[in-house]
Amino acid sequence: MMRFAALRSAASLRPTVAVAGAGLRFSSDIVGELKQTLLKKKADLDPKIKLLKEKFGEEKLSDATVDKAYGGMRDIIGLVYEPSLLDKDEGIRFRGLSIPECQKVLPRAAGGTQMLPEAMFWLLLTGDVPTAAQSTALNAELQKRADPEAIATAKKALDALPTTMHPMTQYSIGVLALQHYSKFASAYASGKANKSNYWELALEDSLDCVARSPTVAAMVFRRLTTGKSDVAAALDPSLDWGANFANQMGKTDKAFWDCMRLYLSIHVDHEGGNVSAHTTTLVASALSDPYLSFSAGLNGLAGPLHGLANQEVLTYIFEMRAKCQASGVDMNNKAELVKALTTFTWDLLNAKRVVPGYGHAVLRKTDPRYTCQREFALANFPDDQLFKLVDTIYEIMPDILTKHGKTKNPFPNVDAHSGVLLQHFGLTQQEYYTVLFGVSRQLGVLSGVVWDRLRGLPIERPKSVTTEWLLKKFKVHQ
Ligand code: FAM
Repeated sequence: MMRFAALRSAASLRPTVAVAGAGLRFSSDIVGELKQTLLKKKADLDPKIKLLKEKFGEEKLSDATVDKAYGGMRDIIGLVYEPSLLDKDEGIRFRGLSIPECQKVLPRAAGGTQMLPEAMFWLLLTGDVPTAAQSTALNAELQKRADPEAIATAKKALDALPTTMHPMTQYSIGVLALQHYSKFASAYASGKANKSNYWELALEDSLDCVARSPTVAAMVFRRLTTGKSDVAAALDPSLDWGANFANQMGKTDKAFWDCMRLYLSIHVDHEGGNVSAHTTTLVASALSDPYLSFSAGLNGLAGPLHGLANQEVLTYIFEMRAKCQASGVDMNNKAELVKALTTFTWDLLNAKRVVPGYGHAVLRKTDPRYTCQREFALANFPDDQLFKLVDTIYEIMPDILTKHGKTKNPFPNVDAHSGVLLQHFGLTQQEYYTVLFGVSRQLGVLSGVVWDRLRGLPIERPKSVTTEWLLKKFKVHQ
């Protein structure tokens, strides 16, 4: 009952967009344009998918072997996910565009050098590069959707938590608190949701979540740095999505805003099988609304083998630096530094620890997300001490990990570099880094959820078996 009352009062603040059959009416040119584009894309795809299924529906895409069943299902093609595709050598492509291509064609902020994350969101959702006007209108729409009542509910939830709780846990709880205003859940509960409008409701919630959750993330940052959840600034209509988020955190340096635009654009998506994307789409397949689904995805992102690696990387780098300093290594003497880093990294590997920021389940080359961050550092602060250290680690690590002989990919992933950019701009709270990853990741995984509902995909339910079953099947008797 409470939720419906809250929904009504929140709805009165918003412009109107028709949600077919859901009984909710909003109107906004840009959302109407977005919906029409999505419907057109679906209409283009539908006959192709039909033909594909008719002609090749029984064709095999890959093999599930005993090793793969015990090995995290690597290389088993069992999902269709539209926003992005990962090539093991080339890296990520967002709707067919590589990162350098996105940097070239996506609209930028006035005076900024980097693509806008909201433009990336449009690309991920529609497959089209937005015009500057579309990107600006989408940002304005998101600002309108930053409903104060929903955000106040999340603030209350955060204020009940210890300030020492991990920021990712707080952010995930904050997103769950926003769920109270889910249009998808509300329409479903009142019998107004059905297979033909699930996608519109998912889109509505996704836009609302993208509009509101950065403020929640900024509150988490303020709790960490000031002990209070009040954000540093109200949303500024003249600012883009990424700059507003940084501003709410209390970061007013324009160079940092540009860094944030890059950061929030490149962490958005990494095809559908990674833990955060797969968790989000899996949970959403049960028709859990986008907030419930994204919060679940965030909990996966919070693991050290996934998003938390960007926090772990800083711990590793600082450990290396402290050990070098304690042993009297001259950090400006390259040969001395390389020797020491090599020794300390072997100590870590021999202690059966992983080198965070290196290796990948799919990639087999340097992650282009690493490369573009390196280029940003080279262009903006080539003499930064921490950057130089990370760059030296990059020179030696592939060789060390190859000699170690375990990891299938000895090259760096996105997390090996992101912390250095943040440290340079004084964002030194490394336990917060995965929240930034999460703020970005929602743009990709929620686009995936919208497309799953648009294509009417069913609940996910792969088959599992027991070891007993396998032993019997292959007649293994000891
Ligand atoms: N340092 C030491 N050992 C490593 C390693 C690393 N960076 N990467 C992989 N290995 C080991 C791995 O632990 C495994 O050992 P066991 O056989 O003893 O279990 C072996 O090499 C084979 O692993 P793999 O097949 O090459 O990798 P997986 O596909 O199983 O795992 C990662 C992929 C990313 C989880 C793994 O490379 C790793 O733990 N890297 C460090 C953590 C990290 O940077 N994660 C972030 C990944 C990032 F892209 C993201 O999601 N944000």
